[in-house]
Amino acid sequence: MTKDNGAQALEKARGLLASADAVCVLSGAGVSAESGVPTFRGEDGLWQSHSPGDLATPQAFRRDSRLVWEWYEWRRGKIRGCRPNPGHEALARFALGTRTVRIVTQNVDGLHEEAARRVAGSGDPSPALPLELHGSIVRVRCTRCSYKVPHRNPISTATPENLPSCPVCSALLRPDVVWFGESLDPAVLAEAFQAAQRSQVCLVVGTSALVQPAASVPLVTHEGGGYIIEVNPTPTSLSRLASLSLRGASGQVLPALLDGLATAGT
Ligand code: BJW
Ligand code: ZN
Repeated sequence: MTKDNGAQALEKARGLLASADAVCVLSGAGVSAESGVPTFRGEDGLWQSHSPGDLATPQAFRRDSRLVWEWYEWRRGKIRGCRPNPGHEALARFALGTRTVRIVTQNVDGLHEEAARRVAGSGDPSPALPLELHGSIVRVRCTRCSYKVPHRNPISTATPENLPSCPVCSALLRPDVVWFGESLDPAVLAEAFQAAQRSQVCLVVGTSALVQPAASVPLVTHEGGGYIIEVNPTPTSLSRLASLSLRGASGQVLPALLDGLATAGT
């Protein structure tokens, strides 16, 4: 298949999706960029001004929990002010349609879930709820026991003594996200790979596809004979495997790609 661009590529991609019964979506930070959530890599990415080794590893949290909490509080504050964009909403409408669609996200911002609830209205949002590979920034969990709860409100990070502690065992709480060197939830990862395996298309949106094991999800679809369709303004490490690369912002490309597709398998 050609890697041509523009209207022709969009139509080809719609054709592939229209004939698929099952579709897996792998999303990354780029899908939330138009909502105002910063990405990690690239010109304005978080890793330009912050070192992942200082902020996104268990060693960093052990070394300076206050600094790590402070950075997460800054991000949580930013995310509280962000709403789903037309890209999240188009994905949610697509997942609530007739196809089997599984949204697998590396994002921790909760915006896919918010879009699912908003689009479903009084209906059932569950087909559009994402598998969150890297956890959620709006949840906290205990560093010692199994305590885990949603937590959106501001947390004081002024001194180490102020940091939140577990109501069950008094140990320090942490953001419920997956840091470098930590394992992903095995059940969540297994479900993501299963979804990729049974899909005829994997739609890869707004990710540099550099972080493992998330970046292997589309490979499973590809190895099973399925297609990869990429939506990203710039080429990525996956582009060479993609049947079609749609070069643009997901907030514009996804509604054009997904809205009004014929029912599954036609
Ligand atoms: C737009 C756009 C618009 C812009 N529209 N698009 C095998 C080989 C090598 C290394 C490893 C390996 N297996 C494991 C590792 C180690 C490591 C890893 O992958 N390292 C690589 C970086 C080299 N992985 C891990 O440690 C993972 N754990 C693990 O595997 O456990 C077992 C194990 C441990 C140790 C050794 C071996 C095995 C855990 C990874 C956890 C990642 N955590 C983070 C932070 C999460 C919490 C938080 O948010 O604070 O997750 S890092 C960060 O990267 C975050 C993201 O989810 C993740 C992916 O980033 P993403 O989404 O791709 O964002 P960007 O910024 O990179 O890309 C944005 C894209 O959007 C760009 O392409 C833009 O062009 C595009 N874009 N605007 C559409 N409008
Ligand atoms: Zn505890």
